[in-house]
Amino acid sequence: MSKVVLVTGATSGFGRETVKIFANDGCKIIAIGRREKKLEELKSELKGCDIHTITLDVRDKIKVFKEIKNLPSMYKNIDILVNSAGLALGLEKAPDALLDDWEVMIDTNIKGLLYITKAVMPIMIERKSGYIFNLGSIAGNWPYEGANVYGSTKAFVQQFSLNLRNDLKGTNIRVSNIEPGFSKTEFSNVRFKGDDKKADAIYDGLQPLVGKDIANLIFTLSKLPLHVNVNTLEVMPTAQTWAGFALEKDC
Ligand code: NDP
Ligand code: 8X3
Repeated sequence: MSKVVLVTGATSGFGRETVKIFANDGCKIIAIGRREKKLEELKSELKGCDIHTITLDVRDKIKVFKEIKNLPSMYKNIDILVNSAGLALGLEKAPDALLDDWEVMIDTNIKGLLYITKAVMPIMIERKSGYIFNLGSIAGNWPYEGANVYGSTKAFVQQFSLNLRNDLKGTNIRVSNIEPGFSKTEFSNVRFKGDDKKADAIYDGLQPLVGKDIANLIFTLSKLPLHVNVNTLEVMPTAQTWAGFALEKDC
């Protein structure tokens, strides 16, 4: 039987490519995002595939639970959950960052991911089967200037993923935290609030990861034997390495 795959953040980037790879493998897809038009475009691009779209803001707790509860019967038994919805807003250092931006990141990257996961988990537990992929980030592992709250939300996602593994022992449910580095998606367009020139410029002159790279990894992990669980997977473009520690003299 074909698997049911729920993907948040399906309108762009990693989520969109993940939908495509699983849909083309014959899976039934639940695609979630806020931009209805993008969901419709995806659906027509994947004509002939089973795609159920839901226009949903993952921060809307009540609607999240309602939508999962009211899924059409052929999409009810979710096998794979990919929590890709998320964002960074701004790259200012903490004193200059906007409190409102911090709250949006916390509400989306942490609370939104929790709502979806909490709504989907019982379906997997009942069937003693399932795979949860969370999109963490290298920013959850390594600090860099301006990553303050964004990086902290991803550190939460990493620790939550590991704790889920523990709490779900005995259920056969697998959990992987995928931790990509520098990747060209709409991520920087969103981070720089629509300044597309600035967003494009940061990818100039090097080969970043792209949505397909991460979708391929998720797809590959999903095909591993059921007794194999990859806990965390940190992946960077070859062109990205670490900056090292900074020392400040005479301050
Ligand atoms: P994109 O901006 O291309 O995609 C983000 C997706 O999240 C969009 O589909 C967007 O859809 C959705 N989204 C954002 N806010 C909400 C919300 N409140 N409710 C529902 N959906 C929402 O970025 P990426 O694909 O790169 O990012 C996907 C995930 O990967 C994020 O969690 C990001 O933090 C993480 N990540 C990204 C990296 C990168 O460098 N690109 C590296 C490491 C991790 P819509 O606007 O339609 O709602
Ligand atoms: C996105 C990766 O390094 O731009 O999570 O923060 S990074």
